[in-house]
Amino acid sequence: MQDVSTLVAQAREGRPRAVARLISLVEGASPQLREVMAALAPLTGGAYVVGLTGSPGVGKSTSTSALVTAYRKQGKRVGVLAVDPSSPFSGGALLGDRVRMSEHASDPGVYIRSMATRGHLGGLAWAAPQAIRVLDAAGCDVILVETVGVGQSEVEIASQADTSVVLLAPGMGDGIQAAKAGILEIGDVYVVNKADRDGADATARELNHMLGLGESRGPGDWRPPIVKTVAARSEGVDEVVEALEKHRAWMEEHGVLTERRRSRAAREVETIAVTALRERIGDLHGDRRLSALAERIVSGELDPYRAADELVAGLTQG
Ligand SMILES: Nc1nc2c(ncn2[C@@H]2O[C@H](COP(=O)(O)OP(=O)(O)OP(=O)(O)O)[C@@H](O)[C@H]2O)c(=O)[nH]1
Ligand SMILES: [Mg+2]
Repeated sequence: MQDVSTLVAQAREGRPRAVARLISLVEGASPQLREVMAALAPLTGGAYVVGLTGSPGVGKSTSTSALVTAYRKQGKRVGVLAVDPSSPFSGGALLGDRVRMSEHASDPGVYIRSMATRGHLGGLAWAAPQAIRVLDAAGCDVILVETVGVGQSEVEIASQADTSVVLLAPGMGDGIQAAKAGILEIGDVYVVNKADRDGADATARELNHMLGLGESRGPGDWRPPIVKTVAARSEGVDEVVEALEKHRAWMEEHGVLTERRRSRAAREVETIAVTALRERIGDLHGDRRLSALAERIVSGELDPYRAADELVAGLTQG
């Protein structure tokens, strides 16, 4: 097995196999995970992370692919992470993405990675940020993270991106779904894709109306733009790039980028710490300390809250 510093050096040089290997190491929670993360830390912070979310089939992968082309024209190195929170297997639903991304497969300036997170330790919250760090350290200027919109996952992904793009398409009852799923709160940029179909204008209008409801924005606040696209023909994609650049500039101007990255890092630490604690508690089943506490609860000597405090204190003291 190659040592971590060699892999990191090779990844910095842009060798795709080294990048892939590093992602596998972090994804598989390998024993070398800590060493990898320590080596990557000083190399991160350069990438702009864009999350794309929306209902199945709305055109996320097609849009991602078109965005890759647009950023490659600017000479930027691009990472793509396709996250499927509903599947425990890489492949499956993501297979189609590989087809849609195939035009970039031989481009050394593009890394594409699929990731299934169901059943993963801590799921999306745990796995995706580590993979993003690898791509960041490998010198990607832009990282596009595609997540299928299933319930909580889009909110999670939004919390991991610098900028969140929410995609909708006409005629899918998307407007109402959007409101239900709470994605109206997470979009920094909204895209109405499949604008070649009837109803795109109505969807954009409805969205605009809903975004305006309950609006209490001040003069310097960000108002999420709505961009209409036909991703399959790359129409409107330059406008999306433009909207992303504007949002990034706005965030930098208002200190929002740093603020978002800080809270992202804080959540990351929290997730790792909770996972570690949970593992230790898991180890406790059948442990003498836990059964002793349980006995004292049953006998009325102790309440469960104080027992839990004692347990946590005992765990964290090692
Ligand atoms: N008419 C039309 N079809 C489109 C457009 N963009 C994408 N499609 C088609 O919509 C289908 C789904 O596109 P994808 O890009 O795979 O959508 P997705 O959101 O990534 O799908 P999942 O990853 O399965 O959730 C494909 O058949 C695309 O060719 C568009 O602008 N217009
Ligand atoms: Mg897709």
